[in-house]
Amino acid sequence: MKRKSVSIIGVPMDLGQTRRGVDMGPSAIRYAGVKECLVKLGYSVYDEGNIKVEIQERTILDQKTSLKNLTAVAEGNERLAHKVEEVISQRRFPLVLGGDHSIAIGTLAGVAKHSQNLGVIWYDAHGDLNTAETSPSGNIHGMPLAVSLGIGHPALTNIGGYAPKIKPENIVIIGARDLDTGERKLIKEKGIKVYTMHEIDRIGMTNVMKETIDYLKERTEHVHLSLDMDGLDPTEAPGVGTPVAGGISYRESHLAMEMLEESKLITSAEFVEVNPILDEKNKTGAAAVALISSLFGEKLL
Ligand code: 6HN
Ligand code: MN
Ligand code: MN
Ligand code: MN
Repeated sequence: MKRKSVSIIGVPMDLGQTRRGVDMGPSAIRYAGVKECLVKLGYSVYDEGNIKVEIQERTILDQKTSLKNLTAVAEGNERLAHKVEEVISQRRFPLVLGGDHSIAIGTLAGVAKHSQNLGVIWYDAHGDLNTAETSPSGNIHGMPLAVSLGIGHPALTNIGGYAPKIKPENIVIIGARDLDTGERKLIKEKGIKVYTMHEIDRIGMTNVMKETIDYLKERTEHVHLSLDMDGLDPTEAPGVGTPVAGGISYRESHLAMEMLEESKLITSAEFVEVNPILDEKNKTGAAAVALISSLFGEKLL
């Protein structure tokens, strides 16, 4: 990691989907010892606390679009974008803890303020490339990558006061195995690079990461890692709201983080979709912390 100073930002967001409990994700990751691990690795760590997210136990449907909880999701992300921007201005590495994946909208809005040519690694079972028109659920956590490309509801695409945040050719999706029809179309239209589980099986995680690193090194200046814990196999990360069988293994994920650490490419990161209510004794929270440790340079020997 290039920066020796890390800011932890919790985002107790559960309004980008409808399963309760993912708002406790930041607590679960803290409880699993994220700060202690980073301190042990030699970082100065600032826990910035949590971003305020409205408490709203009833889903509110946008009348025109059927998007769920649009206003509260947009407001939380606006606050997150400001915080991330501020942390980078202070030359600290923003480590954002979710919360559902809708928070990537705010994280990217903050990060991209500092980068004209931002790269993004989207580690996920899903593409998160839906819009109100293509979404099977109306859940905004299935939309943040499209939103960051400037595609979607203006209340979301304009967060941070500008759009788009990223270019399609600067994105690499890793671990996809549940893509909706509209998402497949968008991937082809925009030429987004995707390593589905098929490619991971076929060429192995080592080659997937080598190619990803070479690809992004060539064309981007900073790289953000957006890691959805449902990218991992649900046997190893059961505490997620939208599990999909046949995922990336715990060991392959460690290898991926270790290779990213060696590359010195990653300048911001978020770990999302940890839901302690659905978890088994904080297994998923602990897995997130173990992966964060590898990303920040923990070695086995
Ligand atoms: N996530 N593609 C589905 C949807 O509702 O749009 C699932 C999205 C899951 C999103 O896990 O971050
Ligand atoms: Mn809640
Ligand atoms: Mn996701
Ligand atoms: Mn996902």
